[in-house]
Amino acid sequence: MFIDEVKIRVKAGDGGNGCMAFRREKFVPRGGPSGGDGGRGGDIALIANQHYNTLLHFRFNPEHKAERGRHGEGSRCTGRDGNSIELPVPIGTVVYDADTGDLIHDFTIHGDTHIVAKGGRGGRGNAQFASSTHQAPTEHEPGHPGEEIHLRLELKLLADVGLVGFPNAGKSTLISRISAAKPKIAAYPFTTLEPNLGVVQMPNDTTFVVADIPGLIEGAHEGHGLGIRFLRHIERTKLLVHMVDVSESTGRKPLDDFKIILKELESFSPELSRKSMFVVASKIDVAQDPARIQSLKRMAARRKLPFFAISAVTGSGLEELKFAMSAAVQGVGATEGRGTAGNLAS
Ligand SMILES: Nc1nc2c(ncn2[C@@H]2O[C@H](COP(=O)(O)OP(=O)(O)OP(=O)(O)O)[C@@H](O)[C@H]2O)c(=O)[nH]1
Ligand SMILES: [Mg+2]
Repeated sequence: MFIDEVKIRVKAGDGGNGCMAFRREKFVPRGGPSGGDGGRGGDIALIANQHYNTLLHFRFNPEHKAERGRHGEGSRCTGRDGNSIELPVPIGTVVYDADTGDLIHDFTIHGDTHIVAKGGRGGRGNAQFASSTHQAPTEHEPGHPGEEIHLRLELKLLADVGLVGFPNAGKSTLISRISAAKPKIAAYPFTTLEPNLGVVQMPNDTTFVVADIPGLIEGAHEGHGLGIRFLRHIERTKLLVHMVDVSESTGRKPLDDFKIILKELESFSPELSRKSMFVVASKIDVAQDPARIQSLKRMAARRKLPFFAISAVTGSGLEELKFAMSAAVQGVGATEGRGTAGNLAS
């Protein structure tokens, strides 16, 4: 589980001022008070929207102000109300008062709306103050200020895609190429010590979240290497992308790497090995022996797992992989070749 967090400041619209005026008309002596009330200021509401996955849209937009109410006018004209604003948040967003830490609202269903700052009431115009004993009132009120509040929005991000593989397989490099995430990348194993999250933005404005977790090695489920404790971060993903370094520099066979990781996933939880899985041959730019790629590709075909060959350095194959990930996350696209890792056990 990863937490995305933003702080925003919202200010509802102030109410419009009440007006002081008297009716003045030919042949109507002492026309009486006619100042209208001010309009209400606009509210600011948050609304849960299933098309948003992240709080990214607030990052560059942390201040929101609703329109104020118009002032009242003569002839008992009430000022127009200010327009309210609805800010979309992803389902799962929890809203706190940033200053007191109090929970304000927890958005769990699409369309759920909560007003976080109420617009100010309009001030009353002098027409409202008239009574039988007070026929020419000059009292009129200013508008009430709109509420202003500092909010902390918190979203527990669930990764849609989990990257798994040996240390040094190029997982962090991949996430840095397809998302804005800037993980540490280095030519030694166990560069990644904590999971990284990247939000991938597709040209059609959909997004999905990829988790890069520390590399696994044989015996990880017994605590070797960094162990498997990070696997819970990808337990709820829809898709696993299994990266296998096919360059000679590993000194291992790609197929062996693949099977070792699979065994570790299975030892962690059988559900994990039943997830949809892509097989990705990584670092093809430096793979001298095509047979290493072919063996992996044949194995993927046998198990009906979609296969991709990429180089995060040259960019080769990245677009195709990105689109396939997006389609798998949205649950559309090719139905054939939708194997799961568990097929391998059979
Ligand atoms: N030539 C080449 N090198 C790559 C490619 N992808 C990654 N590398 C290099 O491989 C090394 C390891 O990359 P990382 O992305 O840190 O690997 P990782 O899988 O995140 O490793 P851990 O965090 O240790 O599990 C770095 O030196 C990268 O520059 C590639 O497509 N081609
Ligand atoms: Mg890494």
